[in-house]
Amino acid sequence: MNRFESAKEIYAKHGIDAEKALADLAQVTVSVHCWQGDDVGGFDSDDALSGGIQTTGNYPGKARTPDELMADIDKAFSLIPGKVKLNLHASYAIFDGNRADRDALKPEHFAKWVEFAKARNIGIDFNPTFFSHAMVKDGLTLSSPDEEVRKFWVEHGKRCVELSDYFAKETGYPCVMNIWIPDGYKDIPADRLSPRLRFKKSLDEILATPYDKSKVFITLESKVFGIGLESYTVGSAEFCLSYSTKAGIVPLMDNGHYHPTELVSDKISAMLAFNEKIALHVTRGVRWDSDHVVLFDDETKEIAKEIVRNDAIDRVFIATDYFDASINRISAWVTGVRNVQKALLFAMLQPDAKMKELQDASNFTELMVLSEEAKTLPFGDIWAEYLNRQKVEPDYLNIIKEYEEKVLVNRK
Ligand code: RNT
Ligand code: ZN
Repeated sequence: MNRFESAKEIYAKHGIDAEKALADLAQVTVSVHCWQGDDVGGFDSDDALSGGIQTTGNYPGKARTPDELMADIDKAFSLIPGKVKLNLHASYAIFDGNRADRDALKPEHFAKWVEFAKARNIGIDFNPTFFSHAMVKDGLTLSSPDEEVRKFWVEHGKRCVELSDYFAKETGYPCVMNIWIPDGYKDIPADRLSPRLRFKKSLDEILATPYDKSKVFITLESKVFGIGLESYTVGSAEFCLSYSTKAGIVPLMDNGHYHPTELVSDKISAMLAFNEKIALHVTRGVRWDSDHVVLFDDETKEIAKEIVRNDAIDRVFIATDYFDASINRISAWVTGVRNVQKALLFAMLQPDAKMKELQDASNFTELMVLSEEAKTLPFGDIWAEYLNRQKVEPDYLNIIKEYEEKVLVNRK
């Protein structure tokens, strides 16, 4: 008997169907962020990364052009099992001499990405880019008191809704469009309400753009603070959650966007109780929203468990969001996305029914013993079988090293 068959038997003894887990995981789509490949640089301007987010490190091989980024994404996708989507930012517009500012973006500026997605039969998710641009004034965009600035960003949001509609139509896959603004203050503001009311008004204006609600899902991402914006965040958790509920859009939780003792894994069930759909940015914050590569760690597993055991795979849009410039960027992509998938598989291989029963019987002694036992079941053999069936190399490091030597080191 091979290792998978024997592992499957061990799981079966716990009433867990490993074949079903493999089949279920193969149906889950993870939206892979394009911005790991070039340190959130984008192609629409030379403006430095702003908005209170930061990449650190200068590992060689950063993608400098759309062709390089596409080649790197292809390399990463070839090493990632299962279903993926491509998560783009507006700053990744491809102009080919036909420049447009963010308030005037059109489908033609993303035609190459659509071609890329179609050729790979994948969907596109999208993000307006409210940072790294000269119209970010005093750290503010949609909440700016300067009407010209606020309007510019409202127009950007509207263009992005139209583009999301175009992506959904062209690819045939739904498009998740996520709104996140960096707006905030470094020091204590005198008026916390007005910026939030302006943000609210701006969102209302953006959402008034017609779009196909069955194909485009607009999400709103909150945040606790950004670098240089420590004292006040316009789009706080309470603001974004309240707005999403009221406007009927989808709330998005990034697990780097809370105080360090708050856990998104614990928030998921609360959100599921009130929202048909929710969205996640899976990341790893080290002491702050540092956007380290996602690991197969306790919180990632706990997040996955909350999706799986609440039967919410079809209700949660799962996207990755991290950017590490200190290691090989393709390895960062593959490692992080595989870890999200591993965590989901791990969650699908838990004795959930039995554990729920023990909780309801208030049998916390047995619950602890069983859940500890489940941690050391032969999970690795099931994951190896998944990679095998998906026809992706388990040993991706050597393939990436070869790509680094042949391609990445030549990018000076
Ligand atoms: C920033 C947010 C946001 C960005 C991306 C690039 O703190 O997490 O999602 O990381 O839009
Ligand atoms: Zn995020």
